[in-house]
Amino acid sequence: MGLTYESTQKSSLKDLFNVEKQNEEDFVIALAGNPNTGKSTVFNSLTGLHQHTGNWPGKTVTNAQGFYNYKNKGFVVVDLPGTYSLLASSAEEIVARDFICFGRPDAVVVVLDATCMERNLNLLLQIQEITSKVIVCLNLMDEAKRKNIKIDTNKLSKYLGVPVIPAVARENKGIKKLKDDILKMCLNYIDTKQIEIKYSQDIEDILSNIVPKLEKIFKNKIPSRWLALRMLDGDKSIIESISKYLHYDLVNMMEEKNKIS
Ligand SMILES: Nc1nc2c(ncn2[C@@H]2O[C@H](COP(=O)(O)OP(=O)(O)O)[C@@H](O)[C@H]2O)c(=O)[nH]1
Ligand SMILES: [Mg+2]
Repeated sequence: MGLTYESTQKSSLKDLFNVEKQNEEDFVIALAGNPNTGKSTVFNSLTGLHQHTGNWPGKTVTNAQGFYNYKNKGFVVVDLPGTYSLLASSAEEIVARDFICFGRPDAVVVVLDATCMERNLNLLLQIQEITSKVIVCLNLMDEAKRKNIKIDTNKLSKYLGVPVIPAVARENKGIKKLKDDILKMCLNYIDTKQIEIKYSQDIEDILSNIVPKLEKIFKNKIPSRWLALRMLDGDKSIIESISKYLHYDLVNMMEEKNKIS
């Protein structure tokens, strides 16, 4: 068995994700979003010239990471591949999902295109099913204004349970507020809520059977309800990732549990 993530987060991040902290106490920020939402523009705005690109380990998917200091804290920013979903049907989606799930970022900034919220909210809700450490960067607000689209960001923030920061990344607008909220989230000063989407009764019945079993196995290493939903989806890639990152043979373990109960 390899080094555990808990004991040496710095070397695990490097080995498993090719993500490099400069100091052990640096915070890790993931940037997620649909393609063309201005994610790389936000990334550039946050990190300036302090960036480098490589590949995700074992994949031909580009891994861009950058660094910035803010109020005496260091932040490593990981620009995840642009995806419409995290349902893991492509290498990009697996990379994005695995980093959010197993890379344990201190905050996930989800960049949304303010001109097509409906399409963008899909990914946001999927991320919120995994983690509550989410900040929404509502980008392209200039385009939204031009198209006469009005968004009540306070109401949206209340509804989603996470901060929503309007931005025009191309003009650096909203970036300071984003840095402030990232810092606050990393220091646990922001109370956010995890989204729990209610499914139909037959699915909820199965979940109420599986979720407690998963909770016993994984404790807080992975959100049990979300994992149970992926298992119901027949998503084999999450089973592989659990073996790779957490060293559990989930299929065998569930079979053993079923024998006992
Ligand atoms: N009008 C406007 N354009 C933007 C803004 N942010 C980014 N862009 C432009 O949108 C395009 C896509 O941006 P990019 O950062 O590459 O998107 P990504 O695919 O999400 O990484 C580029 O032409 C950017 O210059 C913004 O706030 N307003
Ligand atoms: Mg990009």
